[in-house]
Amino acid sequence: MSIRAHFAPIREIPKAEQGRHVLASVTFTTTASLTLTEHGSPDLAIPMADGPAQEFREVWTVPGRPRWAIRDDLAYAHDGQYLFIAGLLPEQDVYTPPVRKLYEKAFALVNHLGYAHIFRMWNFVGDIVGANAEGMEVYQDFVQGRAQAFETYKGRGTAHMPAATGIGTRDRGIAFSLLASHQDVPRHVENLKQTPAYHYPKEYGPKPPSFARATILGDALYVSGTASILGHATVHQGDVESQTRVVLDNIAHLVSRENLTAQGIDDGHELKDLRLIKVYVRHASDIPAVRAACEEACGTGVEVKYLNVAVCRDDLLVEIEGIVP
Ligand code: 3EB
Repeated sequence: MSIRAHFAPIREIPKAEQGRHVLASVTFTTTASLTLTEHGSPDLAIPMADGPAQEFREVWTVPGRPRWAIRDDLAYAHDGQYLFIAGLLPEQDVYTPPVRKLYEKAFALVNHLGYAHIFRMWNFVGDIVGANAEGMEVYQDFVQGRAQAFETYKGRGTAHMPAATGIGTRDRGIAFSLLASHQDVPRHVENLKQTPAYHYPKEYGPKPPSFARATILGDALYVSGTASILGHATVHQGDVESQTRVVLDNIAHLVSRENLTAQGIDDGHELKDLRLIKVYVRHASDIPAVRAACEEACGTGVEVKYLNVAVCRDDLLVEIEGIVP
């Protein structure tokens, strides 16, 4: 009995199975908003769908009855064991200071409400490979603000950085959601084939990204957004099929017994164990090829959502995330 997610159509009010409650939801749609639904739970809407056929909602449910609130640019929900926070930042000339401020506000709320462990974050960055008003790449501008906020959250260490997704949207401005636990202690996991993101060299930007490759909480393993990166370098530039295979290989290795036992975790999984898979594809015309590769690797019995958005490096054509429940 812990936190779970499912995909649902956006036309229905988020609902939970018998004996469970809706904590919050994230709607992949055409415009951004942060609201409470008519039943009271927070909903973060992100402009990531190119039309009605791509729209869906990710609904998070919990065993306890949640309390919900929204104020200014943050909304949150918590049931005593799990906390969801979402934030929305409109377009800015420069993102570092306002991102730092918004993320610090979220971390202060995490601490104030008594949820010690952030275990998953999603960062939705509009115009992600575009330039800010000073010519800096929007993603690097965002990463710097987030890194400054993380430095104030439990000190400068990397041990508390959770699994995350950093991904483009179809608009401007930045949004995020995070999940934290009160009692369950997460284990953050790296992929021995990839440089830890928080150790990326300075050639990519003034601050490295603040996230782990995966986080284990309870029985579930949360796989971060994963791209065609080996070490810290993009591989197979311009070749979407090869990039997709590297992404799937990266995830397969990340969740494998070999990678987990090397980090002291007595467990092991396969790609076919993944659920709640989201595939972010840079070019719409690449979706059929990416879909074919994903179906071959993950099987056709699992629902996979495809979204047409930019990834955080100009040369990355695909990013994939999922959860092993
Ligand atoms: C990468 O591995 C690809 O900045 O939060 C993946 C997951 C990526 C999370 C983030 C970025 C982020 O560097 C991009």
